[in-house]
Amino acid sequence: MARILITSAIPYINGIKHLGNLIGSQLPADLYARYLRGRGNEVMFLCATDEHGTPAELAAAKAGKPVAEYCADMYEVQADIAKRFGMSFDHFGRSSSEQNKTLTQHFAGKLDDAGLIRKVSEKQVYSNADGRFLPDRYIEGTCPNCGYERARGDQCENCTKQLDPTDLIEPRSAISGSTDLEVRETKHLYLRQSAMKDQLDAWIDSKKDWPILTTSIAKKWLHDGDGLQDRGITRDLDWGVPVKKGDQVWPGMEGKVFYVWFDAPIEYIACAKEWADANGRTDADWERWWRTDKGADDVRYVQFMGKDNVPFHTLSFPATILGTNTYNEESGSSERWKLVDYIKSFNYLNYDGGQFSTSQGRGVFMDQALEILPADYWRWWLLSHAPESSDSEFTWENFQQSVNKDLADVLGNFVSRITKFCRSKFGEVVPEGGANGDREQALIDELSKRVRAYEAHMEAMEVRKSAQELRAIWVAGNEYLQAAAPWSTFKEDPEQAAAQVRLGLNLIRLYAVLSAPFIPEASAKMLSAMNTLDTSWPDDVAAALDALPAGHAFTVPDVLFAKITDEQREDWQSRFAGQRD
Ligand code: B3M
Ligand code: ZN
Repeated sequence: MARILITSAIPYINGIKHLGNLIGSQLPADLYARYLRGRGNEVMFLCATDEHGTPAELAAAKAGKPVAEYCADMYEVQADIAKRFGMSFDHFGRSSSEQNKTLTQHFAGKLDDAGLIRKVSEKQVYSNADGRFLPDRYIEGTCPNCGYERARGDQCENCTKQLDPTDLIEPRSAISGSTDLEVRETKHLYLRQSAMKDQLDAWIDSKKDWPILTTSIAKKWLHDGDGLQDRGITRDLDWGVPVKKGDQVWPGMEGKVFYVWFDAPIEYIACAKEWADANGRTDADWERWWRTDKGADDVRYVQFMGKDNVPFHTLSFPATILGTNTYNEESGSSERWKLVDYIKSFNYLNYDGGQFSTSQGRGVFMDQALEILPADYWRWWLLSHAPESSDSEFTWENFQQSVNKDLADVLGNFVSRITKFCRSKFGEVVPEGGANGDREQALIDELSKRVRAYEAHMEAMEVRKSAQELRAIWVAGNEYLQAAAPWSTFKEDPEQAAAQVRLGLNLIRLYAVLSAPFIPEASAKMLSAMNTLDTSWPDDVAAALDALPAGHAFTVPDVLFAKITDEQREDWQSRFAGQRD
């Protein structure tokens, strides 16, 4: 079986994420990880909180806490919510970990040895009103590329161009709004990405199977305008990874930290070491996922992220890895790090005619979602409407319809009808007698085809298509039950009714196994009602529908999915219409 390393973009620490963030990285990554584990592969699924940078500093100040304490508290909050949403991370780490500090400094040192770092004396924006240097994203102004008026100094969220604050037209402080800004002299380290342009270009070109959304963004920043620019990788801040080379402060870099976008992707690696350290494992145990010179050459590495994160993952982070590997090769060192094999990126999910917005508190946030309904309801809607080929939109009507039809009417109703009918006529035990006929064979044939299609979509990470296929698999069972009508058959031919019911009960187990990546809680309930631990994948559907033999005891589960009433929908609609407090 294969070994697959999966990372989800690591969420910023400064607040609870909304459903748009969730479907943009963590949730589809979890779907994929659960599916691959279900097929018997060895999976390492990692995520973490992204804790450095000014957003954390400002959020801590607002909360009236020291930044380290704020991050520790918010880490617990985010870890708890992720768990309640069913995120099956092997480890949920922190970019502020010692492991990440050490690795970030290690990579910077290697890149410096490779001659890929230069010191630049640059002018940086200082806000007199705020009494501090303004980090990139806290300077707002007009984007020189597309004219968007609220572009941030690090990136324009309208056209995704990575920016430097001094590129902005008519800049102002995003903290105070003050335009009393002055430019001061300061020294920073730059990663010479331009020197790696050809290497990056060739690497992107070799990725023939990547989604266009991913490669087009990378190609754009490689070739548009002046092409790939060198990037500042240090900042004048207190909170972050100190700029050191080995144990020594980097000359001229006293009091500075690495840029959050330099250390955040390195946390993907450090997270594996955190996992090892937390679980009494050795370095070899995590290095076999990340070091191609130590066994990771047969690992397939897949990343999940929203489209705004693509430039950092197709260019900046690969530059760190490629630069380090190339230097190691030239210097005779065996140390080689794993590059990503596949990037699955997502468009945006919009909320009811506008955008989800963290800064404006618009939309449904992860904690609020779980206050009103269990995770599976959200997982199903979000995954079956994932913004893959284009942006998609959450509306309460659509959510209600999808939950009521797919989950309650189709899947939930099937489970409830077959188990209750069996209990009333045969007791809570898989009935014996009778045999499959043409109708049953037709169902098995259809399901065999559909299960193969479902596998293909899941392997290709086609999230919506996978959901559609799964729904079709549920529908096929429902239609079979409707046509076979064991409640009528029973009157003339109880043996045949027994065979139909036996097939139906086995379908519940089959559905639990197939649906687990989407709706893990409901799946566990179905398995427990069927009183089985057998979660083996239906490589052979006919055999899988024989797994629960006659005489096997089961119980009738509670209602799996409650319908959303019009009253509830209207109530939530108005409750979430404004900003969150
Ligand atoms: N924290 C941005 C985000 O949450 C950023 C991702 C880092 S991935 C290394 O979308
Ligand atoms: Zn722009």
